[in-house]
Amino acid sequence: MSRKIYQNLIDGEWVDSESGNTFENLNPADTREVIGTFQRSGRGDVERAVEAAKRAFHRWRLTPAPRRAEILLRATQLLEARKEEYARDMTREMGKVLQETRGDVQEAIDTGYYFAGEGRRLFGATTPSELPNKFAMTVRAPLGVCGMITPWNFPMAIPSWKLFPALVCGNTCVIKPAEDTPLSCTNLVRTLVDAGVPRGVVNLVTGPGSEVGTAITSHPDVRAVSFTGSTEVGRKVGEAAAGSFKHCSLEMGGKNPIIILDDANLDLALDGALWAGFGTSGQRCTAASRIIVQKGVYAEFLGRLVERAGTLRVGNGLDESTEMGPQINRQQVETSARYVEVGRKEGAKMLCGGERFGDDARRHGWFFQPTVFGEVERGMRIAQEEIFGPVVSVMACNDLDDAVAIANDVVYGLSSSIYTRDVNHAFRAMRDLHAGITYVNAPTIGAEVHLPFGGTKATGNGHREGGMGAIEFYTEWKTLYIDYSDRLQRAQIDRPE
Ligand code: UN1
Repeated sequence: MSRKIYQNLIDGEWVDSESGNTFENLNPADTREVIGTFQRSGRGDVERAVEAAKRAFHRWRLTPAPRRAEILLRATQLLEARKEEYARDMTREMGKVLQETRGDVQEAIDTGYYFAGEGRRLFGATTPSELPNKFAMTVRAPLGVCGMITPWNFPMAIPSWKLFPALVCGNTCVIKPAEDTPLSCTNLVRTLVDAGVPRGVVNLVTGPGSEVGTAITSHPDVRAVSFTGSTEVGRKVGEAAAGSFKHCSLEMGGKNPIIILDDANLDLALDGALWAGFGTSGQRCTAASRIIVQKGVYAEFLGRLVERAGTLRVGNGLDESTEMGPQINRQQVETSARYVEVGRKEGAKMLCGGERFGDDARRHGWFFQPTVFGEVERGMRIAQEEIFGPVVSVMACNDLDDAVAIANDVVYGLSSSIYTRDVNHAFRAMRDLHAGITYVNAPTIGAEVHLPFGGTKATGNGHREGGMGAIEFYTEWKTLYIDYSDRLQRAQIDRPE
């Protein structure tokens, strides 16, 4: 089979990296399979992409927003037609099961429809002036060239969260996908090209974060940076962006709790904990890695969770019967294994899993067993640090107040959830859980694209993706005063009756 070579998109042309260097994209379910060869780009490639985006901005910002939106709409319709093909590509490069990669492409489709509609809104405000015969209003202005750095866990959905709103607002883009999953972002960008996005408006540059990412975040002509990834890298992105006063949106780590009270529907809570703990092999920012269970149901819940986790079907995500795929790469599997050791040493009780699968079908992939720790204490590292793997910590609590205190006792605050049938408990949790998202009687994963997505504390820097939050990020306000009095009117000084 001939190996496919994929290129960067710069100024409307598919091109090799300047250096001619490349890297291979491997299937995490079987690393003997090469998905394709991609460009290992560097600073020079980013500079050309930013130049192209800068040139394209002059026309794109003046293209009426409803026209821009029509291109997004066409791209979205093409994504719908290509959904199955792109989901299969994604499972091969990322590992998660087909049902989930179909969901990932669907999330891009939902995002496309939402922001295509925004082309005929992008509302500003009109408001009275304090002076007679004077008019005041606000309009949204695009920022210019926007840089985007995206992760491997939602390799099409997250690029779509950034590209679609940026484009409808009139910005031009340079996007760098994660090195582990460049194909899905390439598929999305190709779709935009097929839908008629003008040259230079979207540019794709693949390669390592240390070179391509750094070149984007430090480039003086990039006016906004949107990053999703680890807290450690996010801090560096924020620092680099601050130097040239870029808009900067950071979506980072999580240590998301599910609280299960004695009065919960336990069957429902169990399904939710399994889905949020082991879906995507625990590799969502929103994954539930802490389950905080009230003492009355703790033993029963833990027993049932361990039983179900132990029977999850783990394998190649292309097999429709598989429930959990591999982790993305060696580093992630090693992190899971390392935290298993940490948890053991800290005195938590490992009740199932804890190792890589070594059988013939799985030893060529990064498969880690669904792992459950019981008797976890809130100060332990496995209760505090993001693992990003199929490792779930179960902790006991006395009552709602205790549960909320434990839930909030981490540096992160992305998602959170409570299972209870008591409306008073539910409302107190909605108020007191210090996180960007709280679910009631549903797990920590499953955000919908038209609502704000993001978190508190070390999870984010105050911005939200999804829905209007993204429009806020990718525009800035222009305030307009129109004086039709034909005389000098001084605000604050002239005070007509
Ligand atoms: C992420 O984990 O980075 O809410 C994104 C969810 C998905 C998005 C997750 N819709 O789990």
